[in-house]
Amino acid sequence: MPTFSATSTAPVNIATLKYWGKRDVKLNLPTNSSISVTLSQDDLRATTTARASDRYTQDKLWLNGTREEIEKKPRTLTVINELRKARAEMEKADPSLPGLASLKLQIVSENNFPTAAGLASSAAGFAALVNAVALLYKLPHSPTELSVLARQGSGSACRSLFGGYVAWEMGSKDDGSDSQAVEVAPIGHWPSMKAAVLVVSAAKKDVSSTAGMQVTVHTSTLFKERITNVVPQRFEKMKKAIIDRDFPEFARLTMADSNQFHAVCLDSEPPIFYLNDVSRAAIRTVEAINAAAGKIIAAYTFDAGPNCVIYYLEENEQAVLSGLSCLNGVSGFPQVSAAASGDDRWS
Ligand code: 2P0
Repeated sequence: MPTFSATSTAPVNIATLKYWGKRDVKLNLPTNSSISVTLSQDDLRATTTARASDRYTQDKLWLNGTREEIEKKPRTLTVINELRKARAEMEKADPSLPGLASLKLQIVSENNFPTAAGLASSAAGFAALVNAVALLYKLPHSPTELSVLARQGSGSACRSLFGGYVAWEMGSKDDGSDSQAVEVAPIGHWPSMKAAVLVVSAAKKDVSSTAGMQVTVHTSTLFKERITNVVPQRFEKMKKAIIDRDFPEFARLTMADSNQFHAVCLDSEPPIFYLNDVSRAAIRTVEAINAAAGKIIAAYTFDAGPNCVIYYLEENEQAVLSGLSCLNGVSGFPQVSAAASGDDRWS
């Protein structure tokens, strides 16, 4: 039998309405719905090749050139098992198909950006893995159906199955079958949206998202208010701001949600700190840029790390980037990713 091979890439997505908290740890079911913008895959992306061969004696995985033990990665195992199960069902329905489901896999994945530094590396990584194996297996699944599989690898990965503006609907079923990503708007809907990524630190974060969010779920009183009374309304308002291409509203909601996410981290016991002095200087700089413009032309957001992503519209690029150039302590600046260029899907 020949070696079967498929390669796929998936870009990073940066949440504008943050996922923080699980109601089911094993299935990666979130406590709230979230929204993100998928960055251009020209900039921050994972590329994964999956091969199947009868010469392979075990499943093997390499991440950024290092061999990882799949058997010690339960979420990776779950995702591979689910994809294999889907292929086995296809082969059962059509016995003329080559028997790929029974072959061992070799998977090689590379990120072109720092891993685990709050730049959504697991999101791009699991999305690329799911895309590559689904391509190898020729699965007929839609991006939303694949997002349910990617979610089980890493929650935020489900949103990287789409380009453009994406919602992860938390769902209500216990089996997680309705906890999935859907498109809010394609890339071309708001093509002037851009994102500048300020790399404040490429170091691995102290507290992983997976661990940190459950500390928050179990200890923060502010968190209960957030998931009950804040996020549900914000979810609807943000979708509307995207559909209406209302940048000031989109920006206000994005900054408010980043601030509340970091506030619930601080409200956790023990407290979780992801922002540092340079991050806070970036916030002040964006406030100053908006004050100088007399309107909101830039929005900051921070994930589980000190690195800053700033959303702005192309027509304001000069004002935003020249304002940011005053900022010290940022390496790799400015890494500008068009949030809205290229295709909606990738291979
Ligand atoms: C987000 N983050 O919505 C939020 C904002 C970090 C802060 O999704 O445990 O790596 O693998 O499901 O997806 C990071 O969480 O966590 C994350 P797991 P994940 O982008």
